[in-house]
Amino acid sequence: MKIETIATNPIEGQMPGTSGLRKKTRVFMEPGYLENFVQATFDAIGGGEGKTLIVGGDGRYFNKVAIQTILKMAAGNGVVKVIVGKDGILSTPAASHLIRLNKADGGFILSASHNPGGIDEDFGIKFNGQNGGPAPENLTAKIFDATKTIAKFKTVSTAEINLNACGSPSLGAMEVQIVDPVESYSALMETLFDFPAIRGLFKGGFTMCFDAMHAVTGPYAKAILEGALGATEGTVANGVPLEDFGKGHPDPNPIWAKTLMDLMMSSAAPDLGAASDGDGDRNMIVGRGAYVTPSDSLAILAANAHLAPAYRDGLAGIARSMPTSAASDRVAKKLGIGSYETPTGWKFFGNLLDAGKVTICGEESAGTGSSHVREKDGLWAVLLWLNILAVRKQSVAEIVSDHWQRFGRDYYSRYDYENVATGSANQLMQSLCSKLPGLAGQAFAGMTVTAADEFSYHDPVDGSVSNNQGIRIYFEGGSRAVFRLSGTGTQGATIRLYLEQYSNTDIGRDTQEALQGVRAAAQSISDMNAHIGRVEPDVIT
Ligand code: G16
Repeated sequence: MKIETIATNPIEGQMPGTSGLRKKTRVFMEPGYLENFVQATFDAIGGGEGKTLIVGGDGRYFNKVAIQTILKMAAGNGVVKVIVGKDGILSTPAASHLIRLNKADGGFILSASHNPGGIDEDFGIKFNGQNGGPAPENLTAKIFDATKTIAKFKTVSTAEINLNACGSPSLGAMEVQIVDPVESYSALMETLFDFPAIRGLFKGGFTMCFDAMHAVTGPYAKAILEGALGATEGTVANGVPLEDFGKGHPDPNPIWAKTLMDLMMSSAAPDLGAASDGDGDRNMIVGRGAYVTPSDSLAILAANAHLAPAYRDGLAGIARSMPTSAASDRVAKKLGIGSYETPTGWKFFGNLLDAGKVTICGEESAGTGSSHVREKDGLWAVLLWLNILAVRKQSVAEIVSDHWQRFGRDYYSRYDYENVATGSANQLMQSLCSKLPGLAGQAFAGMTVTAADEFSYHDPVDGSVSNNQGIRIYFEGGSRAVFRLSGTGTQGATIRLYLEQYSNTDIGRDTQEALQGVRAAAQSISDMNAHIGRVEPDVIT
């Protein structure tokens, strides 16, 4: 089969953000757009010769077309073997697992995560390395540099590979292995959790609703929850992956998983509600009448992980992204283990996990995971909750309330200001930065600032430094406000304001009410109204 070298020109804006490259689907469909990024990645990793790769995606519109392009380009770049999920499907954590299991050199994951899918919505691609985790910053910088100088890409011209059945077709000299996307992931979960105990829980009448949001986790959840664990048929809702996620927004939070939230707050609520996102790495946990914030969920999972077989010997440490609440730090302190604060983005956990410094990681953006893969893992979090519920024989609400009584409560909420003009968003951040040196000691809306800075991360493993990772403002009385620009949006800028207030005495308040003070102070310090013309967020989670 003849390798073709096709001339191309650099395309602007191919900088991978928080989690790979995300753009409108139509942008990805423009001639050369996907090809440039894929070739830039091959160039940045030292070529494809002799390499084995994993390829799969969340099934959104353009997934299958993109996979065919990548397969041909892999063959053109001398890759020896590609393992692909049947129908082009692989959840992000399952892809991470396959990279590790097969000792592959890396993989391309096609997804725009929780962003909507469809020809007029979003598409994305990212490269994960040998450890199964998202490319670290030095590699994404190399990829970006390569996109700026690219002049040609390599491919082969051949008929499309049939992805609808498991098997081993070949593409010229390159071996292609099409695998069941669920099988090895499900086997991994069985090694981590007490499946017999969870089976017993369901057998005893425990009820659950898992909303797969018409995204990638449908087949995984059906096989594991309804299959291996014996949950009643129908436990998995919206379980068929659709190219446009049924026109939904596959982001598992109280806003976008509203139907599930309404069910869980009603008298018909099952014992546990859970949801996962487009590519299966995020999760939402909600008990009967009790929503668990991702920050609390991380802390509770860490405090109870020893109840699951894989974590019986305890945790090495806990890491959380900077905007995530301090709840997990309190658990680490009590357990006498290390706690780490990293920038937003799962890639920053990679070194800590590889070095064995941490076992469990989590983010406020609904991601939790452990050293079993190098991605956050939605179903993993749900299964760990189930394992804990099976052992403790208490309700979600009881477990949460017990946790607050032991550790105190970190009231927490995130405000998103979406589609802000990029210039105005940058101005707000710049003006805040310029105020930072003088803030400590000043009072705003009755709240006195104790410290304020722009977060820089010094990786304790490789010594690398990541600057400009968001602005932290701490106040007297245990509260904190964080400002950060999202790295995953595809339209204008999204400003995120993260609010937090700790109390170990008053744990039964309404969240928004408890955060009123810090909210007013943050909006006043940032002069939000003057910069973006509003203080009311588009989304509150
Ligand atoms: C991605 C990263 C996460 C990160 C999130 C932040 O999530 O993988 O680690 O927390 O982005 O998003 P933003 O920059 O918009 O705040 P995902 O699930 O989109 O891959």
